[in-house]
Amino acid sequence: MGQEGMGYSSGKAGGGGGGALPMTAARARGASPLSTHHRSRKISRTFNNVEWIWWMDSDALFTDMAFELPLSRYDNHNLIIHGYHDLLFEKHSWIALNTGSFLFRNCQWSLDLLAAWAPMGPKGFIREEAGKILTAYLKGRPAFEADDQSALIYLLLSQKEKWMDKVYIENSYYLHGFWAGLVDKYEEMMENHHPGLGDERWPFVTHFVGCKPCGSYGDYPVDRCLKSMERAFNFADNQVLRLYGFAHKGLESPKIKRIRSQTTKPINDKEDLDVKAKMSTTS
Ligand SMILES: [Mn+2]
Repeated sequence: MGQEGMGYSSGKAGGGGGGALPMTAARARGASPLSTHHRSRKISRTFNNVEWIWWMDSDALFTDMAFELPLSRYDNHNLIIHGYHDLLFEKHSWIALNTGSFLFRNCQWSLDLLAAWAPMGPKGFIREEAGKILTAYLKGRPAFEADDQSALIYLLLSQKEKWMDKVYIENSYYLHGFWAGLVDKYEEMMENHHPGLGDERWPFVTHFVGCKPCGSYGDYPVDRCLKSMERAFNFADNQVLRLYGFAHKGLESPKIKRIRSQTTKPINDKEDLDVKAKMSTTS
């Protein structure tokens, strides 16, 4: 399975620090979390009144517009990441955690973690050699240069006592949801469930791991990736369009249709709408 930015972009990708959307600027370059290590430091200083910083890969989409993060659950933790304890500590699997979408608290602990996470990053000899160590150490990992996900898993396994008490491994909802098992079930979800659930019934995030439609490599055919991305986008878009009385004609269509009659009091109607209500699949 390929990962976003198999490797770290050179952290020299340029300024933009202090902008209103620093994470977006990083994403636009297809960066990995670690390439933004220095930027994260800057973000942390610039936004010192912000409690959480959220990394979101450019190949991940929010697909549940009504889901609310259970932040109070994380009062005693600083890194919130999707994954599985047994895959991590028993299997040492390289997919035990997913670094495509994670939250870290804006505090010194997180800066220390990023600093400890970064050393395998430099492109060339270090990243190549680090990749060999990661492949030897982690179950299921193909041979390739060091990537941020493997590096984090390795760090948490090798320095468990130092970090794990502040790491929350979340899997009660899809902070990261692997697309291949989700995109073909959207109609079924609309039939049986409703937004706001965030889990396999209505995934919070659909993440296109292994799709590299703009690059020279990828684990899946480009057509399948693009079609699936369009389905994910429209599935999410329907939840927004509904507020305005519209819906896509189908999940694979950019065309939209009206689903409510025109009204002379749209604002009142909007306030009456429940974002967690079931979506109609027939209208
Ligand atoms: Mn990704």
